[in-house]
Amino acid sequence: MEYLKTLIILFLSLFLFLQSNAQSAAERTNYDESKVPDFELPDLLTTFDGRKIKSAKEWETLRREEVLDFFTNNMYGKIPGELNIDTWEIVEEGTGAINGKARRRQVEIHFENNGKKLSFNILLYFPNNVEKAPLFLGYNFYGNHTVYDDPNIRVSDAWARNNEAYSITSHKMTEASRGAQTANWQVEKMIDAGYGFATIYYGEVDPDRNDFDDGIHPLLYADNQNKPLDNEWGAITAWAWGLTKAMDYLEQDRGADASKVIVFGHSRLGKTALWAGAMDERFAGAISNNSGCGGAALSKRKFGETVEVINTAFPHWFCDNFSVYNNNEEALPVDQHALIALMAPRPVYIASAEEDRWADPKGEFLSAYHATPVYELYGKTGINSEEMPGIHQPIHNSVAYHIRSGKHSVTEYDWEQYIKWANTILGKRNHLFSFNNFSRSSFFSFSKASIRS
Ligand code: GTR
Repeated sequence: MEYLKTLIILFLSLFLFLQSNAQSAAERTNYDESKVPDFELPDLLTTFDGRKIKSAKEWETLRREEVLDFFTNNMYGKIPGELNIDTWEIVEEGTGAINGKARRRQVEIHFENNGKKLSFNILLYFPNNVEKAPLFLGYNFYGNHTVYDDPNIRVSDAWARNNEAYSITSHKMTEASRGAQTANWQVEKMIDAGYGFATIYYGEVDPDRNDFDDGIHPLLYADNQNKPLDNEWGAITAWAWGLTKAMDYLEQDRGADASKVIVFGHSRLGKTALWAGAMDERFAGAISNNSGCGGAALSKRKFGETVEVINTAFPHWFCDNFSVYNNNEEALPVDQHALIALMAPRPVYIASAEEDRWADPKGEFLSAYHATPVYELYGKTGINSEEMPGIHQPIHNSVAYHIRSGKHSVTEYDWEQYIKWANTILGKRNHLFSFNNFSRSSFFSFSKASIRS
């Protein structure tokens, strides 16, 4: 009896200790610039074993791979195998979308392995006046039907986190939230500027919860495996994988110019966009909107959200190996500037919001600044000054940055900047008005049935 009592007391104390520790990590959040620790940022142009990188070629042959490898095995986790699209089918399409300016297409992409199946839906809009459109590809948080008020967009029946603002109860998305994120997506502005738009509900690829029995993970388990190994994919890599599969599809869609796909993401999906861009060099550019810790922000500053806090609150986002750096950011042999540099020489845009201190705007800016030396190896212009630009003073180079007023969100201002920047990096809208021998019938003749790939 005494023994049992002691055991219970021990167990309770351990529980309380862990509780208070977790709380104090979040409570210890530093928002004071003067309390940012001194830290040394790993030099992007020196290999882990001390060799100096002097050219783009040396970056590619000696350095890029080891940096990518570090992020793969110690932070986001690796994709444990190859899985190609099994079939895809166009499940709906129409013209006259977006006030008559665009064509809409909804495509279901199917995967099958290990006797298990997964499907996700891509919603696409293509501007009528462009034959092969460059496009923005990005995940949405609450279903494809939220991005624009279009009654034809299918409502996903995948699991969603309950959210009153989107009328999601019992983890089901409904009609009530159709068009609810129109302001965050600005699809009409994209179409007006000659861009296509592709979006996927991220929960169809992997539900955002600490559970590895669902989503894409089980399709690539080895026999008797039921969770990823310590260096295998967390949810961010799973989502990034989905973007690379969307790219596989886009390469086959005649409406898309697959050489001009800019991958976009906000917040956790901004982390995902950067990681997808790093892993898959087919993406022509990447945009990280307010991506914060584990995205664009430097971890070693420990400002706002920290590695320990993010790994505690979202244990499924990163691979298990990443917890080695909980409250131990000093030990990281890379920081997030290295993630941004993995995009080089392809253009990358980092954006912050003034009130989004949790995401550490300054840390996001400094990452962009410190990624610049790698861009310079390619003769590209990055961020030239360590001084942060003022609010609403965007820098639109191969490495781009802006900070706007307001909160953690994606706004019309953000999209106006992304479109302007895309116009410069993708060649000054020269894709526009190249529309001549394209006809409705060629659009429909393409969209027959599913293919096997
Ligand atoms: C927060 C998280 C951030 C950010 C954000 C989001 O709760 O701490 O890292 O990703 O969620 O995705 O909205």
